[in-house]
Amino acid sequence: MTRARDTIFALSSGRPPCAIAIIRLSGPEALAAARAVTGRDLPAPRRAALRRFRDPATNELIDEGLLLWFPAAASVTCEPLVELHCHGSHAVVRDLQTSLAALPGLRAAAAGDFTRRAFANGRMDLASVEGLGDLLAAETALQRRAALAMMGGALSRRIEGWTHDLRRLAAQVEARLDFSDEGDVADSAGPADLAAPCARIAGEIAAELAKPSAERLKDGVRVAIGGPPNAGKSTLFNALIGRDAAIVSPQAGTTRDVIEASVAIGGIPMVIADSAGLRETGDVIERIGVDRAEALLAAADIILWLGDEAVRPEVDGVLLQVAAKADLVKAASTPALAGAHVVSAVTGEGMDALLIALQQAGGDLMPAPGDYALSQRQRDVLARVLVAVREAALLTDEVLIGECLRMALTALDELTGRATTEAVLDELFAGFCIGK
Ligand SMILES: Nc1nc2c(ncn2[C@@H]2O[C@H](COP(=O)(O)OP(=O)(O)OP(=O)(O)O)[C@@H](O)[C@H]2O)c(=O)[nH]1
Ligand SMILES: [Mg+2]
Repeated sequence: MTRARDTIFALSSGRPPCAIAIIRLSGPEALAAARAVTGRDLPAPRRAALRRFRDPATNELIDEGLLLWFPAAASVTCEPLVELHCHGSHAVVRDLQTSLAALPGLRAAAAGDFTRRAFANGRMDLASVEGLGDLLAAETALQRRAALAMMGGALSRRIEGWTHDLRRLAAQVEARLDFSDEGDVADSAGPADLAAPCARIAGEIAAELAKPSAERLKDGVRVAIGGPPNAGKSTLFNALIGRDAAIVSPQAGTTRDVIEASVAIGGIPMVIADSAGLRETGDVIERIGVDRAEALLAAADIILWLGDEAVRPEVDGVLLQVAAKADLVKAASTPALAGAHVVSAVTGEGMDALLIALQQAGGDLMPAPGDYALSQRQRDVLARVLVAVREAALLTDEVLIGECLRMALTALDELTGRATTEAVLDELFAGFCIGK
């Protein structure tokens, strides 16, 4: 990569004005640049020292602050890396960066440039890079924990394990093919002994794909409130989100549009949606609303069903049966509603228990403590690995088995970044901030 030849610099701390700003430099000229702006020798590596920062062209004092540097062997980019800790004013940060830009071999970093060098130089694999990206974007404690697991290499270690096993199987297939070429076929060990390990690996990958996705973790669990008109859906919706967002009226067919609100219930991010009550209707606009409600229920992770148990929609999501308007209807006395969450959004009866049930159902869709969540890209690639490994487990022709194993290994390399196209890398790193 020719871009790695030059020395990059960027503001790596928050946007000025702020108390302290950190400008990082990485590359072959980083140490020379640090000497140029301080006019002095560098302190010992990894030791902070107080220095005056000057414009090397004019010798004008810009600021004073701390200088810290890391030798290539101990830096995150695997290049000499310098940190200038200065005062976080617009003027200091701008003038220091202008002075650096004028030095030979230096240029302002693009988004993700530092991390890209860490990746290109083998300090981080792609799964860890993606974990780092998630950590920088994390807004909730759940997101932070999952990102740390990914960044710490939990997924990378799983991939290494599968890669190791599949390589061994591929080598066995190769060896046997070579052997049979010599016409001395000892068929004691046929593909049957490959099928079991392939099936085991396929099982592990399928379990991985069944885990909660990063999208759920980022965007929230999708909760849809469904039922017939006038069931009290909008009233429950307003109570759950804590404000009167949806219109409530005694008239059946009040809600037409889908109304969504993001809330955290027990620390779990959720997007709660209200929609039209399900019924046959001649009203054109209400019909559109019912279609939207049906689509919403079909896509939901959790459904709060306020209708009759007998007419529950056939959907993939978890369904929590709710007996609403408990203050009006003594639902508990109705045998059909035994086991339902008996609630009144008006009096608050049963709401705490419903929130706990929601929290539990939502928690099941979040990564377990210490576990990561796979992004769409990672799931797509892993799905290809699964197809290839399953195929290998079923085939009998060793040439074809070898081909499937190679395909699986290439796909695994896309996850670690050993074999990833520049376009994919460009897209991933562009999502980072400048200075990271
Ligand atoms: N007493 C009492 N009234 C309720 C309760 N929930 C809803 N209602 C009333 O029932 C009527 C219908 O409530 P909505 O929340 O608009 O019902 P909906 O299911 O959204 O109805 P559509 O939007 O028409 O499908 C309103 O008059 C509400 O005030 C409740 O828990 N107790
Ligand atoms: Mg409504």
